[in-house]
Amino acid sequence: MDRDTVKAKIDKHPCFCKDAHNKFARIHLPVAPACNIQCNYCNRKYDCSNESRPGVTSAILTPEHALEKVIMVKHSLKNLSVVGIAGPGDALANPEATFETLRLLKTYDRELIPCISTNGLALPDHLDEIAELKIGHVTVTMNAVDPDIGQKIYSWIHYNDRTYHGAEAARILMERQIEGIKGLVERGILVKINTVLIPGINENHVQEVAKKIKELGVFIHNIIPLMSRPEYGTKFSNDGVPEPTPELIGKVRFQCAEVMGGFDAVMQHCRQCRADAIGKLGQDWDFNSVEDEVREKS
Ligand code: CLF
Ligand code: SF4
Repeated sequence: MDRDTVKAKIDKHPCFCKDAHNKFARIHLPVAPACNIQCNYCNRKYDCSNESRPGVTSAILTPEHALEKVIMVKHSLKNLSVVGIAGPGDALANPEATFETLRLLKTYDRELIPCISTNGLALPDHLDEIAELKIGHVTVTMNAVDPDIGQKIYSWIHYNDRTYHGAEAARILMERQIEGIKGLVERGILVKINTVLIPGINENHVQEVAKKIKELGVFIHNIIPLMSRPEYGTKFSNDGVPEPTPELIGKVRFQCAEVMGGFDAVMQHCRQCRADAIGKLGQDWDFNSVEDEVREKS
């Protein structure tokens, strides 16, 4: 993809383009409650920490209600440019709801940029549908490229009507992620990889993930610090796995920038959004205020 094509694809996307993040807003539609894997940093009672801050629940929307929400928000938020599906489970573990929502969105507005985030397990099964719906930005959370490390991060995966554990689960997930990422890149879709930085587990391995994704043609790498507080009730927080220090985060981002070809290819402005976030990154916008406004006018 040449530079002008890439620029045109990212210049209104607040996550894929640093310069866009304080100009444009995104809305996340929480239409995807189920998940097909169990990450040890996630507590299913809460939002997906894939792209969300754990500890805050979201109401699940139907595709129709999700579209209504976009229409209401668009009236007040003129700089809205991206509509993302990032949970609270996994976008592609709920393919009917995810794709129906994005199909409805297309009937309403062809300018809004659709975006999805996934753990990648189901990705190879949906590549053509993603391309047909012109979803040009996909995020895959990939925490390891070695099943021995992956098995410390995932408790289980559910795949082809079977539940897998241990290194076998991590290997299947990794292989599906790689197959899915290749398929996206072949279809001209920009791929972002999120890697959760987990002290003592993958802190010396994230650069290996960067090497693999660079080879696959991934656009940008986003290193997300593990969120691990006792109140989250995740396996890692229960086991006392600490959050990374700023020094460790900086060191790992530097290592990844060396591999990825510079700091432009390593995201620095991620805000670990909730699955129902609205607004510019880091300036979350209160949807209730719009509902109140509408109620007052009616
Ligand atoms: Fe949402 Fe994710 Fe799309 Fe952005 S978030 S689905 S790529 S529109 Fe952005 Fe939020 Fe970080 Fe995600 S700041 S958590 S990277
Ligand atoms: Fe939780 Fe997301 Fe991992 Fe699923 S993919 S277990 S919802 S963090």
